[in-house]
Amino acid sequence: MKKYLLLSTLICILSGMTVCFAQNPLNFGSNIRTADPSGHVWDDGRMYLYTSHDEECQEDFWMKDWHTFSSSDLVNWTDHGPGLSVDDLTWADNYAWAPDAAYKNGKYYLIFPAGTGVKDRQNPEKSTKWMGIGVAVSDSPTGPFHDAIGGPLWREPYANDPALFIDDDGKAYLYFHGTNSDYSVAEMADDLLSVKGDFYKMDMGGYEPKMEGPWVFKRNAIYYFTMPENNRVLTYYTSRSPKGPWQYRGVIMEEENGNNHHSIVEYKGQWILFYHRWLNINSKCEKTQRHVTAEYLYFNDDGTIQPVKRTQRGVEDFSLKIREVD
Ligand code: FUB
Repeated sequence: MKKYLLLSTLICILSGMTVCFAQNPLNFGSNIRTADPSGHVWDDGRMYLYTSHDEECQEDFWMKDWHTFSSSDLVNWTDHGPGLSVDDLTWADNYAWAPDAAYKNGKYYLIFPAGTGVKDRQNPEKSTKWMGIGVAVSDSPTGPFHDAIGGPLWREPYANDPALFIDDDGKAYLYFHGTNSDYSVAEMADDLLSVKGDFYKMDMGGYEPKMEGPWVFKRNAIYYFTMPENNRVLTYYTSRSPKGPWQYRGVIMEEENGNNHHSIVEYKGQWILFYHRWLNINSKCEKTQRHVTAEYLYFNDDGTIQPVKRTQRGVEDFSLKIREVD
């Protein structure tokens, strides 16, 4: 990593470029370890990232709170601190995993997975780990968020990695990852505090690999369902409806060295892929740690997504790019 940084700085200086500092991972102003970025743009025009937060040298994804960051140029970020912690919950004490967020009816929502118990990797039958999805509400995009239900949305099936998509007609759809429940969707009640009806198992066109961390967005009347396939390779499907049927479209980003939770969002006319990488930065840990990063994402004329490569520069020239578009 250090070698890369030195090299890219040297290349920058020699080539006389004005923007010379690699922006991946994103600079959140501290040594904080973040993962699972969920990007949203609210009415104030800033980009908000809702992330999970790894403890230093964490062993088995024991995670305690969720952070919010915001920026108007994707280079200078403000850490608004933890908007919610498992200490604020009565029904979970761990596994503050990949969150999502929404704005509806004048309120900001944090949709979060959390749980309790322990996963026994040697003797899975002895595992007591359980996870569900909660909803917290705030008047501010940065929290503090307050548990709005006092429990999970449901107890069965086991569920995590929620992704909430609100369509142009105001209908909200919840996608998630869980045991025997992948590729399901649930329509949410208007206040986002409960699920309307049953889960609907979507038609994925016959291809349903192992996955986690789904994400759904819409562009030019095409719905995109993106996910880390086998938890590592970012791939996607498209559809004309948020409930499918979906058509598999292939790889967005190849595997690196660990899970790769992501989100895709348009900001000031540019499409951005937020994701995390496992890197060794200022770390005394044996293993690499997770850091949130960003890349530009481009579409072909037919709506398919061009493959994205991980870069050091990321979106460092975002301000220049949007000026060119203006
Ligand atoms: O951060 C904990 C878990 O790791 C997330 O929920 C998954 O998507 C994976 O990134």
